[in-house]
Amino acid sequence: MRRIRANAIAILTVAWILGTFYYLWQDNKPQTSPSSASQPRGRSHGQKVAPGRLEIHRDDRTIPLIVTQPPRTEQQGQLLGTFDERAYLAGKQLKPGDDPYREHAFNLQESDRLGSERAIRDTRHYRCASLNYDTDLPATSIIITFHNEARSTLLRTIKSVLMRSPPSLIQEIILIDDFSSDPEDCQLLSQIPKVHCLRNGRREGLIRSRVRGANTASASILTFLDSHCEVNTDWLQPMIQRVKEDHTRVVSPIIDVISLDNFAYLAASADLRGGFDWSLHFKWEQIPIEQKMARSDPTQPIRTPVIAGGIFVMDKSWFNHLGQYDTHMDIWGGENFELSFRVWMCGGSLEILPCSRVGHVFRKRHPYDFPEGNALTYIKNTRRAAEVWMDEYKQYYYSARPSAQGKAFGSIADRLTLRRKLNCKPFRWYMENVYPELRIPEQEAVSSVLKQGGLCLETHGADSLGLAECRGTGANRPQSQRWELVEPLIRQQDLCLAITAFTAGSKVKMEPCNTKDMCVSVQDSGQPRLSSLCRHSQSFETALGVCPSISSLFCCGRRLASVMSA
Ligand code: UD2
Ligand code: MN
Repeated sequence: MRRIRANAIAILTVAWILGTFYYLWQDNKPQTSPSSASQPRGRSHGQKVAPGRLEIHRDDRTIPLIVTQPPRTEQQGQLLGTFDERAYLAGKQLKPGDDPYREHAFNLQESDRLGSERAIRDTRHYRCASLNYDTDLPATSIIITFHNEARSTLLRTIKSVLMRSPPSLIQEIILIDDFSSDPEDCQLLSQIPKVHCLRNGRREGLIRSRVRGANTASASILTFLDSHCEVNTDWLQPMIQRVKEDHTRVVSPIIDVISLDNFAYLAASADLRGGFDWSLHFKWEQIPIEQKMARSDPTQPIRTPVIAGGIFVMDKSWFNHLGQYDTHMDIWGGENFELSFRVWMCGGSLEILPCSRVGHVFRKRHPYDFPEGNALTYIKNTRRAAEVWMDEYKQYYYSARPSAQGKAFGSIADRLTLRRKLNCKPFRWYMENVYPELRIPEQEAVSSVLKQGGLCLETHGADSLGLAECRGTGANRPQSQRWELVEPLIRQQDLCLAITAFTAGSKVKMEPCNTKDMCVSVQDSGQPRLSSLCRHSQSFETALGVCPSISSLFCCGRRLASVMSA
């Protein structure tokens, strides 16, 4: 009996020990199953919000073994040089009774309370810790632009970089003070070793500020960060390694979430990539299922159609070769699409590296003003991206964002020249090869007659066509004279207009509809073409660009009919 009891106790003890180890191991292991927390949706014009489906590990309890430690105090002196951190932080503080969210759209009181450094959870997949990187990785210039950033968040960004990067990889940290109200922030922070600060003489916006930073960078690799980040363990090596192996790669970390309320550092899902809708609103989306199934190794890079925009690493000569940024974009927004389209279409690639993690405070509103208003600025910037890069697909942008039509966006001549010079692929290539998951919106069919002079185009039997007297109106119109324009098709029931050959005067006939090659468009010279050939030519755009309404169908119809009767 005693033996049985002793055995039972021994078994229970072993089970308890194993259970404890398993619990700790589980806690260390990033969860792979999606949680159900939904993605917060933010501001209407494309404002980025926290990546969805947060994986919060065990009430965010900290376990010493897996936490990124702050540096020991003797290191701090070396890190900060003559910089007087206490005086800097004390120089600007929340006054009692002030709303802690007012100035920065996050809880400033919490940020200040945290101090300039803290331990954060190592949120990588556990396998990342055993990866090795080249010992001769090139150094990088870190570029951080800011406009009226809170002192505590900006300092934490800088210190986290200095604390959690191999010193040999940090050539310098270039701050660009985008005309913040207080010039002292810039001066004081310049006292930190490796930190340089440039102050703009007027508000430029983040795009021109980053270009200014990049132009003064002395390292061969550029690393861009927002001014309210905290980088995590070994964040830099995976990114520099990928860029070193292939300088045309542009790489981003997984962007973890720093809570705007309590500044908790939360792991973002590792199953997300960057996407967008036709209004050019950025969103985090699930990796397509086939890609997910094919990913046997969770440390592998994730191809992404677009990047969020704020945190990425790029080879400096590649950045310059590709035309830096479109510096006619103002303040905030749209530059991430422009850069992403350009990188993919002009010979590079974009990826998110799961073994690199950087936390970012995602906010629900802009804490700063837009001199031209934020809606107009977003429209200007995204219109520029759409006009330069999206070819005929820009029509879907305008349908999704009708308010963009007619709004000023400046000259794009230089960017079009750049696109030509770089010999970039068409947007259709991007749609087919990089982002086939982006659905083309169903077109609303517009029904009308197609006229030439006083006569109407009509079908005779199954597939022959001719001009005849127009009969009936509206619902009384005979089916044979009723046409639907479903861009890029001109359809009657299941058949569409097509042509027999690519020469002027070739016969127009009816064929089964096929968006790839069916619709007819006519060049100004009168040369008829199948739409697949015309898609990227001016003629196709002109034909459909001026034909969205019933009256302009008339113009298409006349041209078609004239081809037919030639
Ligand atoms: C996201 C990006 C951001 C940028 C933006 C689209 C992330 C984590 N952030 O918005 O980098 O790509 O989408 O444009 O992907 N700033 C200036 N001057 C200004 C306005 C802003 O220097 O006139 C600074 C600002 O202090 C911050 C950075 O630019 O450091 C990005 O601005 P944000 O944090 O308001 O943008 P965010 O994170 O909403
Ligand atoms: Mn930001």
